[in-house]
Amino acid sequence: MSERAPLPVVVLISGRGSNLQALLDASAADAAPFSVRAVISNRPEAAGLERARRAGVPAEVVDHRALRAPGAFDAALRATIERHSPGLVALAGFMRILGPAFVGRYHGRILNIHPSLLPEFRGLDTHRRALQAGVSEHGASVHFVTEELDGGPIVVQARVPVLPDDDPETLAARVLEQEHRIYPLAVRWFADGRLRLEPDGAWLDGRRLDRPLTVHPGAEAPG
Ligand code: NHR
Ligand code: GAR
Repeated sequence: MSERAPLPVVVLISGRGSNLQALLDASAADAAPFSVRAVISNRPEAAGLERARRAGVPAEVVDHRALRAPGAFDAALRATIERHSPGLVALAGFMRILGPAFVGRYHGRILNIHPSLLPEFRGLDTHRRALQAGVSEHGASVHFVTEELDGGPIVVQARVPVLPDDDPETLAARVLEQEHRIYPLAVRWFADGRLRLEPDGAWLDGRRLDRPLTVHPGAEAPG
């Protein structure tokens, strides 16, 4: 056996943690190329903290409400992350905007899962806005985090149909199921050294991703 050591990953959450669970499950698989070393929440009541503990992963809280001075939250978060020396920071339902100093510190080593087909519907409340806009397809995107909110290079997307009777909850559930497929996929690519951020965009397997890769529901996931 001459397997590489798994890449240490720190996951940032704010709530339920179902995407965290998908990452924990993937990291528990045989020969997984990454290992979730810590889970950090900005909200002490986040249900995802319990998922971490159940998986035997350290669960920590950096409460933004106690860190109101400019930059204080980012600095405390960074110090907490640093103790785990991650090769990748994965935002999974993390709801705080990160400042340029934080993003710069981890440049090329932060991924986010966003519940829309970026560049459409950046920001919050994406499912309600997609329904209001009357789009026929919606989905989720994994992207590198840069200073530009939800604007970093996109790696992979999953598309789902919008159905006539959808409300934000039914649509969110259809999208979430796909999030759980594409996020572990992208993290595995990164951990395997196949995915990286370059000045001109995201690269996979030595090729620049001019458009994001697309995974369709039910289809075999690529790579
Ligand atoms: N930080 C940077 N610099 N760049 C990105 O692309 C980021 C980021 C931090 C979080 C996730 C993002 C999403 O997937 C994300 C991407 C929170 C907000 C927001 O407005 C927007 C987008 C995202 C996360 N948050 C409010 C704020 O003032 C707080 C909302 C709340 O606490 O409930 O930070 O959608
Ligand atoms: C997911 O749909 C994720 O894409 C979205 O919140 C949900 C978190 O669910 N993220 C954002 O909206 C980031 N602003 P989870 O906690 O069960 O993974």
